[in-house]
Amino acid sequence: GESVSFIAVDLGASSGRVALGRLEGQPPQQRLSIEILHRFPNGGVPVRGGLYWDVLNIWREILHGLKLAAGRGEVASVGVNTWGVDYGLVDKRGELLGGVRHYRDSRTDGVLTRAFGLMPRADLYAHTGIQLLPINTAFQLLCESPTRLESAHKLLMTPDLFHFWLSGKAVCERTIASTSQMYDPRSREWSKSVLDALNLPANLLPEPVPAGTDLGPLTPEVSRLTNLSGTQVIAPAAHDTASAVAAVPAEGQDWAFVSSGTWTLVGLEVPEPVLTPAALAAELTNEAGANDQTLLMKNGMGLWLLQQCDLAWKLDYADLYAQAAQVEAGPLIDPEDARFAAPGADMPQRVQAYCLETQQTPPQTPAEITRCIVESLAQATAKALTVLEEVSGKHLNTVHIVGGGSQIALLNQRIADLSGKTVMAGPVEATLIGNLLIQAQTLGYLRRDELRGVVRRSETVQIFEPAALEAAHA
Ligand code: LFR
Repeated sequence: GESVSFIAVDLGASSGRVALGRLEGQPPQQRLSIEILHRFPNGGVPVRGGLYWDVLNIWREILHGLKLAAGRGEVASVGVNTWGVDYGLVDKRGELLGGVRHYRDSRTDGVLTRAFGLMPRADLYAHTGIQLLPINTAFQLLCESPTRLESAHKLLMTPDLFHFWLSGKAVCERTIASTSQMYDPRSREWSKSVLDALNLPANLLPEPVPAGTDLGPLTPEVSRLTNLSGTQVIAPAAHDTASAVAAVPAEGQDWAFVSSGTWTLVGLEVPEPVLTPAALAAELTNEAGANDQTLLMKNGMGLWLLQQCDLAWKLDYADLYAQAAQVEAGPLIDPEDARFAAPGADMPQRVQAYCLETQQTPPQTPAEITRCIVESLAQATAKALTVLEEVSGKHLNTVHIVGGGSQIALLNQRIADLSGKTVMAGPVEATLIGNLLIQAQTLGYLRRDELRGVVRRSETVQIFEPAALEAAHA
């Protein structure tokens, strides 16, 4: 039958993927099939005390993935999504100026004190509506080298940088702009108040454009390098979290989502930002979602803890989770404790030190440490759900978990048990799917109210009922 293809590039902190999506069938019964054509590792590169992303290597891997896609036939469009907050600077001729820093670079340690001296915390929150994390773009810019800023012509957030290299167009897509702490979610423009107070280079910021903006064709050079022709570049919801939420297979109104990867993002889709004192006190974030939605969320630690442990262990994940499920829950850590933020293979020791300092018996084996981490993440997620219910006044029945972490049955089950809500797990590839769906919508193949239906028809979810409820029903 008729079908149309799109390419999604999903860059995560630990890996990148290039996938081909095929939308098939007639509306309103369309389905999306995805095929991951290329996977490659990603991560921070330490240089002289700094931590950087290897954007040139990422670019080479993207070109490689596009070339593989070209071998499969015609492709309507391509879009890129990445983690939030990081950026590159380019000069007047479009040349990249120096490296692209990783948000875990330690130069922002302690920057919040300086920032709050320029604009009080409550005001920063009132203008931007996002959690005040030192990694946010505004605070990274306070630590920028003045020479670099002077030579810069444009600041491009990471997905925008790749869209610039693909299409030649320099824009800032709104969902990624909203992670910067320089964007006002009500006016949907850059916040003049924040830029002025922090003395940030407003002249470097491109106009914010909506998720689903057609940036025109691939440059002739990229076409030649990849053998793709007739392919448009479309800015999807360029923040990975926003793409993932666009692909949550939910129905009705009483659901929350958990985007579970290196980070854990627990949230609700709401029509307008929530900037109340209660939201500030709870440190909730209002980021931009696809289709003008607001994502009211708690941003927190995720599988990063296990990814770093794995640097030391190098074990099979499936075995490890199976063994961890046999261990009794015991000691707990606070996943947000600052000691866990930095990269390093000493993560198991950091977990043990935390337990010792808090008078708990430290976990010893990889299975015990994994159990401790999973339990701690499940508790943090359940707590975030309670806070979201309190702040929004909404009663939630279902929690949709998407992303890599949705494959961890133990984590899903513990979130169900601790929250008392039904967990629906999957799809694992929500970010790629959301990226593809927004492209399809932009080119007129889908209506905005059809996106979630396509995911429900195309993907399966796994259901986890809370243990207490199961007992009550028995
Ligand atoms: C997840 C994510 C989070 C953001 C963090 C840092 O990949 O995009 O939403 O808080 O990375 O940018």
